[in-house]
Amino acid sequence: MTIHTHSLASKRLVAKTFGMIALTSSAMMIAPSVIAKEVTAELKGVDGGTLGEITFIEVSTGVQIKANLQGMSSGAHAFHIHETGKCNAADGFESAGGHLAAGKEHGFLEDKGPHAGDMPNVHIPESGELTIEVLNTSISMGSEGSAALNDVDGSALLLHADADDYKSQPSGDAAARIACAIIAEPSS
Ligand SMILES: [Cu+2]
Ligand SMILES: [Zn+2]
Repeated sequence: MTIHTHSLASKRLVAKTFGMIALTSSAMMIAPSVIAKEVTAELKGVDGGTLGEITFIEVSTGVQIKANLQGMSSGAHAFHIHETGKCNAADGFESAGGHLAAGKEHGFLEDKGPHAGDMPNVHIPESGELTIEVLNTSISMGSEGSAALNDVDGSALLLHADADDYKSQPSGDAAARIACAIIAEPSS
């Protein structure tokens, strides 16, 4: 009797889920999809293991980023938003593209900078764990404009093996890409 009830309930759940998918896809044909104002993304290393969780929240002045990092190598690491929402470990996260530039040059020390996706280095202690909050006032969770995280090619957050020197072009001489989190997948 209990099993029968469960089975009925799960059938209803499946039907409801399919209904929601159908509704979403028909809605997308007539209007842009709804953009999430808060996203939590898993941060992954090149070996596929998790290196923490990063939450992006739209606020009135930009995007608040809360990062819970773990299992990281100690030291200073560049911390950027890149222009494409792909984290392909096989290509060393190169598929994430360059920095979200919004028409600027790289770095806080560059007269024509910084890129919208440039942020201060993250200094990981010996424990490999760190929780930080960053406010990036140059970006938005929107889908329109050059600094929008949910534009057609999406966006990703990356950490590098070395620190960003805040001036070398095009990406601060920060060496290999060691961790990647997809903020928004490409929409096409
Ligand atoms: Cu980067
Ligand atoms: Zn940059």
